[in-house]
Amino acid sequence: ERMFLSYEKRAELSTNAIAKQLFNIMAAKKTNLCLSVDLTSSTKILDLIEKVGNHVCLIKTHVDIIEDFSSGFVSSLQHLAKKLNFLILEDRKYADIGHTVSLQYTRGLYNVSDWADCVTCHSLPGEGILKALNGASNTDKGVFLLAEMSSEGNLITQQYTQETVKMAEKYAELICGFVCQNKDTFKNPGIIQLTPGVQLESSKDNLGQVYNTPEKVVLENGGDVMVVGRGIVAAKNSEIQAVLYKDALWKCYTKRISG
Ligand code: BMP
Repeated sequence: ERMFLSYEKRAELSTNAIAKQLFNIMAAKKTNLCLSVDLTSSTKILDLIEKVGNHVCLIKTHVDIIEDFSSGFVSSLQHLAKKLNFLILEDRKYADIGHTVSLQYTRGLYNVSDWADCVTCHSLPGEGILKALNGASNTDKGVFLLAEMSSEGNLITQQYTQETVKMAEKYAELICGFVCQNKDTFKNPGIIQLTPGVQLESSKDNLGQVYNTPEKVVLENGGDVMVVGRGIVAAKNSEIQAVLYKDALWKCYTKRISG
């Protein structure tokens, strides 16, 4: 079972280059924490990453919420990614027909395919969306496909989840993982379970988000990379809080692989 294999071992089993890199970064830095930098000012984002980048394996962005987005922001982000050894995930959640998605991915203000190591994407429109993302870039890229969501009342059914996992099978070189909540959602150990909805302080927000603890997410639900946003971003001292999450999540992982 993938749950009990080390990240090093799983890197060897990955068919996607970004998944392989991410597993190796986690093993090297001893962190399975992904920080979701959901802030609207580019300087604030870069300042935060400067402080916590050492403690994370992945930085997740929503670039369409940044009020002063520029190509300078992208270069600074890439510079930090190199310096502090993390990958970049643009959480764009593409959800349109393939043709439109290929334009959204490679053109426009954000030019996501230029700088993001990986992106998120819904399976809702069908396979064309994966074909579009697959053909769009010459460099190593990964896609995290949304198989489940953390929010209450979401319309994803078990059948939808299973068919999403099936859709991914044909795209072994493109898919780096699933955004999902459960250990039984998929089996392939070369693929990453990215699980959002993690917080120590609260169990939900007032817009439907549902939170679980590190123990629950890693030990019971099979999360490999855990996404924390407000738990760190909204803290008085983000660096201290990032270390707290990193240590708690890593402890759960080492406990998990030791049986
Ligand atoms: P927070 O920890 O502040 O609730 O942030 C969670 C982040 O993960 C948000 O950026 C959200 O867009 C994302 N996310 C989620 O919360 N649930 C999902 O099912 C999928 C997500 O990408």
